[in-house]
Amino acid sequence: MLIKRKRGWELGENQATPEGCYLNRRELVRAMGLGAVAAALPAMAWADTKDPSAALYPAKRNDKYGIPAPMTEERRVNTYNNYYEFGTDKSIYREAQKLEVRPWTIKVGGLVEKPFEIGIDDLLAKLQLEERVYRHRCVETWSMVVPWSGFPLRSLVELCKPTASAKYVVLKTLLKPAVMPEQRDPLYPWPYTEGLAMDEAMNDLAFIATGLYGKPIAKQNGAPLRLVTPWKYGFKSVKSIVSIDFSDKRPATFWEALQSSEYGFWANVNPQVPHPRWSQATEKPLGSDDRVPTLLYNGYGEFVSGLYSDRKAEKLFM
Ligand SMILES: Nc1nc2c(c(=O)[nH]1)N[C@H]1C(S)=C(S)[C@@H](COP(=O)(O)O)O[C@H]1N2
Ligand SMILES: [Mo]
Repeated sequence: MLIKRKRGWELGENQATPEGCYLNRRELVRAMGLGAVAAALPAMAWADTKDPSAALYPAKRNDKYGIPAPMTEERRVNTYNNYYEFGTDKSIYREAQKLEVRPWTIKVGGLVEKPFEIGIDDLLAKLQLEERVYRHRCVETWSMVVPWSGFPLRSLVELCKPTASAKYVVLKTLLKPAVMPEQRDPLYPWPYTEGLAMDEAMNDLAFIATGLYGKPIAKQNGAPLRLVTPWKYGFKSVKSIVSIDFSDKRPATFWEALQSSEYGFWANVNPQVPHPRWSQATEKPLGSDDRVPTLLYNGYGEFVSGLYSDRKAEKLFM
């Protein structure tokens, strides 16, 4: 018997925009089966108190890139996630607690002076942490405003010492099917892989988040370290990174490999370029009932549009 399952990326926008958005808080609490502990919900703490990096947070805020508002409620950001390794709906936060984030080693290789490995806590000790409040725009049209803590991707790239022939940086998520059940599904090109051109990676805005809301980042949000590129659709921001490679070839990225007609390498936000199955003109902030206009480069054009002036022939916006 051959059953064709509908995949997340084959659903229309309304189907792809999950019910959590449309439920009021009481309904949401009931749907989550947490009625009795509803009062405790706003204080729900995901950060592991045993996390050895806990004392590094909160980090000093850098407001150079603006402080967008209103900030999304922490509990929403912690309970509404895309992390396909743990499941294809938005409610993977419980499943994701199985991820062990210590010890955690990041492997650096490819076109570098000398390949090496570094543990997350050694890495955190080498780099100055800061907090940045960024907008996030998912290709599915939901959005949020959150305070990430971490460091510019550039400082990590400099630590890696890529050679002059490196044109792309390639970042991969942990591959561990015993803990990440969807990785047993061979229809996906695991491990989740993303990449940036070197000049994008060296841009000030490109960030590695190790914290969120003044605490170590929660597992469901991509602990212990994830990429954040706020001018691009959210799928570029690869979670739980275990390897950083430098290459002279553009990598095959996860969503592009799955469906290149819908998800590209550049994936810059543009309200005027619709997804083949829905408009990108507006977005729905998590927790809000109203849609708001989406901005070119998600509002970050002044910092990043120069990266693309010599790339006009590329499919920059999908
Ligand atoms: N490894 C991995 N990284 C991922 C994803 C994923 O499924 N797996 N989803 C991406 C998408 S589509 C989005 S919108 C963001 C969501 O981040 P959040 O759950 O912290 O809001 O993570 C991105 N990074
Ligand atoms: Mo997304």
